[in-house]
Amino acid sequence: MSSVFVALGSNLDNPLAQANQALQQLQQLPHTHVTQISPFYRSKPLGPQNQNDYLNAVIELTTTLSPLELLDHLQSIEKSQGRIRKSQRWGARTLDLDILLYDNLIIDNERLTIPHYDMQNREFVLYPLFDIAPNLILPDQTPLYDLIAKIPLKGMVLWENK
Ligand code: A4P
Ligand code: MG
Repeated sequence: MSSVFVALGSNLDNPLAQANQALQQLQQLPHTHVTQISPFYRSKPLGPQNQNDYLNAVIELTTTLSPLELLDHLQSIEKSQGRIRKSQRWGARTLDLDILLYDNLIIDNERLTIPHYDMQNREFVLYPLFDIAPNLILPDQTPLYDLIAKIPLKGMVLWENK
């Protein structure tokens, strides 16, 4: 069994419903268990500012799927929830599921970069990850705690159910 952390982001079409539906779908993946779910946060958009706030969370899975098999499943969940890939980078989306970490693997190929290329700069990744894995050490031996200490919350708050 491998331990995997997945980042969830949504800022379109009722993000709370998108997140809950995605969790249900993750719970139904073959050879996979959802072991932890972080609190849901409301974060300011990174990138173009003329888009809604995001709901962000991090989920821990244990799985025997390979990294690429898991990516295929995550992309089909995104697709099933109406994700349309647009040319604009960092634009609005119904659902984004990114693999942050897969055990201590370091992967860099056409389809996958693990650890996620920008996780160390993103408050909406680091804080929810810290909530469920406070003692985590990244594959390059950096403690998650050291990264958190450098990144402010930038206005991020818990997602209120309203
Ligand atoms: N890919 C490579 N590595 C991975 C990985 N570790 N996990 C490839 C998942 N996919 C990975 O992804 C493009 C390609 O990345 C995939 O085909 C896969 O093979 P995508 O989901 O189509 O595109 P994207 O997510 O829009 O790309 P990009 O540029 O990586 O977006 P970002 O950087 O993830 O930014 N602001 C807030 N507050 N919260 C957010 O969640 N998200 C974004 C998206 C922008 N601003 C945000 C947020
Ligand atoms: Mg993505």
